[in-house]
Formats: sequence, structure tokens, C-alpha cells
Amino acid sequence: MQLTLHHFNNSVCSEKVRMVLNEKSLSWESREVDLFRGEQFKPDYLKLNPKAVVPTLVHDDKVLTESTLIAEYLDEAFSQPRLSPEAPWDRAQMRLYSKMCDEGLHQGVAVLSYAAMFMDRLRAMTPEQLRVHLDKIVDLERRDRQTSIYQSGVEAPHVYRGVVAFEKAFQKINKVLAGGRSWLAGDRFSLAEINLAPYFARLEYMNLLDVWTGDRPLVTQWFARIKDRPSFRTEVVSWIREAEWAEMRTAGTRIKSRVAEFRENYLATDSGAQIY
Ligand SMILES: N[C@@H](CCC(=O)N[C@@H](CS)C(=O)NCC(=O)O)C(=O)O
Repeated sequence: MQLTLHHFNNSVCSEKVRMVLNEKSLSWESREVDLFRGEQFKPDYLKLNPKAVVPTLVHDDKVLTESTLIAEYLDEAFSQPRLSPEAPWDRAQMRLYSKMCDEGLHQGVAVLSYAAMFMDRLRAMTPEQLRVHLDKIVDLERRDRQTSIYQSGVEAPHVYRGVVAFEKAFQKINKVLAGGRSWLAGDRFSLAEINLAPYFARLEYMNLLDVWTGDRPLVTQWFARIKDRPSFRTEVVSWIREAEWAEMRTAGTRIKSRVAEFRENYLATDSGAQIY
């Protein structure tokens, strides 16, 4: 049995899958795809992952993309320890959080990361290099987001939407924890936590997390329980390179006050004031 993961060190979706592999004590071969060198666009990689993104799992002769699906697949294919709750209701709750990541938090973290730091990499390109880079992005939504952030930085409308997606997520999580639970789906740590942790870690490393959690101690305590796990330390923290810590913190701090304003503005609206 052979498991190979094509991934990138500081990528939220790769962190998610690495945590699953670690929690299940699976050995795997690492193939790094350097996103900043454009290795995701190489023809051989595109054959595995036509969307030109990481991660991709190769299990013997089977190729699987989409980090949420990879996480669930690994959990089912290698049964112990189970990272999904047994009860159908709790499993549905768990999937609510993976949907939350795939339908809002992922784009949110990407735009915040671009607005804060990756934008400088785009702006360092010549117009021709930028055109070639953008043309290679197969997902047109992703291309639009990058173009708009290149043009408007933190003022791009996608950034506000990302801030709102995180606000809704934290409202929901806070409410569940306030009901007396230690974990979000069932009574154990599960894929719900694994799905969310890399996103919240990126916010923390960009010095932005307390914009949402400053007034939510239950969320902070829950996140601390996740950060204590060996899988988090080995598969998230240890992969981040020295220079990346400083880059994330400096860049995130630059946009922090605007991000906090966006959250305040949203909370001042009717829908923002409705805690769901
Ligand atoms: N829905 C996909 C998203 C994958 C994704 O966006 N991966 C990012 C890194 S976290 C990526 O490869 N970005 C490459 C790029 O933007 O060119 C999944 O969950 O696997």
C-alpha cells in the first residue's frame, strides 16, 4: 500500500490532509509542489489535478483531489482511529463545517492572504508576467479574485465577503461551544476541527485571529485544545519556514485595522446583528 501526497508546506488544504494522515498514523510519501514557482501548472501535475491546486492524494493507482474528500476518504479507507462521529446527526454537523470551509472560509483566507502579502508578489511582476500568470489560472473565480485584489488590495469586495464568512463561522462555533460542548460534532475531536484548524491558524499567524475571537474566550479555549495535538504541531507548525512566520505577521498586521472595520460594519447591519 502506497500513499503519496502532492502538497505545499504553507497551504491550508495541505495542512488539513497532513493532519488526517498524522492522526491516523499513516506513512506517506511527500511530493512538494511549489506554488510560488508555478509548479502546480506543470503538465505532469495537471494530469493529476486539472484545477492546478494542491493537495492531490495518490493511493496506489487511485488519484483523488479536493482536500475535504481526501480527508473523508482517508478516514473511511483506514478505519482507526475514527475521525468522524458515529451518529448520522453528528456526521451531518461535521459536514456542515467542511461545507463552511469549502464555500466561504477557503476563499476568505485566500483573499486575506493575497490582500496582505501575496499581492506584493503579483505587483513585483511585469505586466506580461502577470498576464501569463493569470491566464494559467483555470478557475475563473480564482482568476477574478486575484485580479481584483491586484487592482484594489484590501478594498477589493472579496475581502469584505471573506471577513463576513469568518464572522458567521465564529458566531456559529461560539454558539455551539456555549451550549456546553468541547468539540463541534459529537463528543470527540473530529474532521470538523481538522477542517477548520488550518484556516484559524493562518489568521492567527497573520495576527488577525483576535479580530473575531477577542471577545470569544470559548473559541480561543477550543482552538487551544486543537493546537495542543501532536498532529497540529507536526503538520501545521513544523512545516512553516522561518521567513514565513515574519512575512505572515507583518503583512497581516498591515491590514488588521481595515479588517476590524469591515467586521464592525457588518455587525452594524441587520444581518450582521442576527447571531445564528
Ligand atoms: N477546493 C480545493 C482548493 C485547493 C486550493 O485552493 N489549494 C490552494 C492552496 S491551499 C492552491 O493550490 N492554490 C494554488 C494557486 O492559487 O495557484 C481543495 O480543498 O483541495
